[in-house]
Amino acid sequence: MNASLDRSLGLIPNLDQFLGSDLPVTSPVDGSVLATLRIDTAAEIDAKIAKSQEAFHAWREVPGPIRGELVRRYGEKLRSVKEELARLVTLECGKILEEGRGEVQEMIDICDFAVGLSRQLYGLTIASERPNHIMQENWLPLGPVGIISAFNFPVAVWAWNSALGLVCGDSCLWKPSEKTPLTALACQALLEDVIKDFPQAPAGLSQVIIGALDAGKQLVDDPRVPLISATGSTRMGKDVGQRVAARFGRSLLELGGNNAMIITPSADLGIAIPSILFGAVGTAGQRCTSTRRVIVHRSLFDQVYNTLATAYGQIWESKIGSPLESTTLVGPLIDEAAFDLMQAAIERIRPVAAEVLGGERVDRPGVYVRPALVKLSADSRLIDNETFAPLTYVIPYDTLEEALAIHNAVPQGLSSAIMTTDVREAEYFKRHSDCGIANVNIGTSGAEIGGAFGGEKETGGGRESGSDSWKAYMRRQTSTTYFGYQRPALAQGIRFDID
Ligand code: UN1
Repeated sequence: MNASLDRSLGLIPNLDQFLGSDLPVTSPVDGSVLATLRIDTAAEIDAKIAKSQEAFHAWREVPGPIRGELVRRYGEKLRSVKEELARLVTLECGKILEEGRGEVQEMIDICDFAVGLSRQLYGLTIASERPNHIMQENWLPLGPVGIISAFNFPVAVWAWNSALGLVCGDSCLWKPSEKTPLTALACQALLEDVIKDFPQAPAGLSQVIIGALDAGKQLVDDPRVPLISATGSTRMGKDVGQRVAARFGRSLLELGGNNAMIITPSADLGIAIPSILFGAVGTAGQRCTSTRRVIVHRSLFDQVYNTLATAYGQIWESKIGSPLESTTLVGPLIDEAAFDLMQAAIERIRPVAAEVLGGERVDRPGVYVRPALVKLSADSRLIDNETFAPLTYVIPYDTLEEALAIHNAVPQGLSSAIMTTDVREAEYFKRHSDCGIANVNIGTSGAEIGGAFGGEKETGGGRESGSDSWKAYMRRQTSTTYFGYQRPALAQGIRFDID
């Protein structure tokens, strides 16, 4: 690991200036300490916010397409270091290298998307009821954007926010998960390298805040930060949403999922089974889009369950291991706490489960676990919590209406999928799934950046990444202009004459 560690930490040439004794960063690959960092003091965070505001005032004056050029160069930079950054992602958060590469690719993709967007920040022209008037909608830069990101997508989700924020004319303040600060410092160093040859970019345009809960709260509570975009647990999001609302700020929340896939009698199992496996055990079940529930028509239930059980057996046999090995499909959990939560969820469901497969600890340094599969004979409210681990429940259903009722019964509403070759079932599903994402013959995880990403209910309602998500990073202004010569008419036909 040492040679690859050197290569990856080489992405942070100024690492020394962040070292200290506050925050040990351990690699889930083998539990070793990668570095120990100093955390920002409250005064330092305050100064960063002030600097961010100053940077915003300069950056908003730079034309959108020029802002896009900075993001274009950043995307190029990422292309040139893709392998090293992917490796650092793997070392720090434990996802397999192939998925680390995918994550960096997701950053590159959103940069490309944002570059195009920098010339398409369109408003509207609206018909006025009054003669010689024109109404317009203008989209203007918003201010410093506070980005709070989770360990499981330590770089891509930041890139969704900052690539859009930067082209929209905002400055960015990033509070990464305290479990993955090194990838953040690497992304920051790469951006600074691009910025040094970009005179229009002000100092402090993008900054990283190293810290834990207190640092996040300080950012969230500061009225100089008009938008807080937070990714993480529902518990965290509830606190963030309420705090931001208390100061009339705007929050963009992307919180927990409890994603399900429905397997109908017409499903092509050659498509369904690999999709379940990637969704359930990929990223060791640590995506917000991971497949937590598989709702299977009773006619196929045994076949699907048994096929999955066999595949899980193969995974336990030879596919769990170091995420740096190319044959590994399931790497480690992030930490011991994740393992404990998985065990607690298994013990909670065990009394009502028809069968529980897997869930045992794998004997090697780090927190490695056998993905678990739970056979249920009926839906249960015991599975309402999101367990951020490879733990998947298989539940039978009889009618599609019942399947959707089971599907929608959980408090979260992020991602959903149906496996069907019947267009009527597919359309029924799309209309009745209560999630922000509803896929047909595609798994619940692994969305492309082009669509808006996020979900309903306890998932928080935010939309990031593609489509018109950029609007969250700007403020909307309605402007009415009168271009006539007479005294202008009042709206609603009101007369207000003094002579
Ligand atoms: C997350 O887990 O927070 O759709 C984001 C996906 C990825 C993003 C996941 N593109 O699975």
